[in-house]
Amino acid sequence: MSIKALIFDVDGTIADTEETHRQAFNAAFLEHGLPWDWSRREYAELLRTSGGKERLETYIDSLGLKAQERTRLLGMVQLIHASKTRNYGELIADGRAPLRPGVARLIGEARAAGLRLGIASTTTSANISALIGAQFGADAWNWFEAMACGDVVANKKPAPDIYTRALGMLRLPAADCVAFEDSVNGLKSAKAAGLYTVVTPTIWSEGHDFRGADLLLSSLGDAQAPLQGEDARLAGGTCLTLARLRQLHADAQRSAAA
Ligand code: XBP
Ligand code: MG
Repeated sequence: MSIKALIFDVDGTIADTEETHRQAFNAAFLEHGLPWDWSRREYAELLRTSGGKERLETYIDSLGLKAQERTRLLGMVQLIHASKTRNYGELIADGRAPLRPGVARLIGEARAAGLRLGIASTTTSANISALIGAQFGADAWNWFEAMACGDVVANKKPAPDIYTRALGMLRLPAADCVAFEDSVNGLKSAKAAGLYTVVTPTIWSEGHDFRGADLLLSSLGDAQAPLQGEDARLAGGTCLTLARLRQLHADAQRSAAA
């Protein structure tokens, strides 16, 4: 089965957005008079919970509050998260989260080769629209046939639901698709849905257990950020091309069938 679609995670994969998410959360806390200010170290730990609302709930539960205060704050999560999402959209619009190396190149190769594109993300469609608009331009939204994101599934990553949803929207079997991820939750989700998965970690997911990744690279590589060393050996050069990805995917399919 040759590759028919590429399915991209968003945060951390298409662009390194989590610092912007962190700033958007902290601005929302100020707006709502909450004495919280998530440091980078704290946020990296909180990122082990997928989903901003779920992350807020996990954080509130970690504070050891009296039942009444805990209930009050849990009742504010939707409101806080709506403020955070608005803040994120405003922050991301200024282009502060550039595309990661090789993302635009590989998407361009895939489009030129007639491959289909999908997104499987925990974040909201508003956040994805803001990022794609800022980095690709507004019409790029239409490049992605399957936009599986946010609360369309009850079980977020590491559950497979969001990838299963994207496959259903594309009407393709997992064997015909490749997933791109940055985190252990995303890897687990894509593998549980049966996809060949390329992982390109960020500083936020360094140290995660990426065993099970079909290909682990520092990035997809491009002329400005060429792959080196072991990355270049695995990618077959200074960047992961569609031709090389097709070869690796086919090899993996043959091994799985043997
Ligand atoms: C990463 C996430 C999201 C973002 C914050 O999503 O887990 O929760 O951190 O966005 P991805 P929200 O699957 O794209 O890596 O606050 O909208 O959830
Ligand atoms: Mg991610």
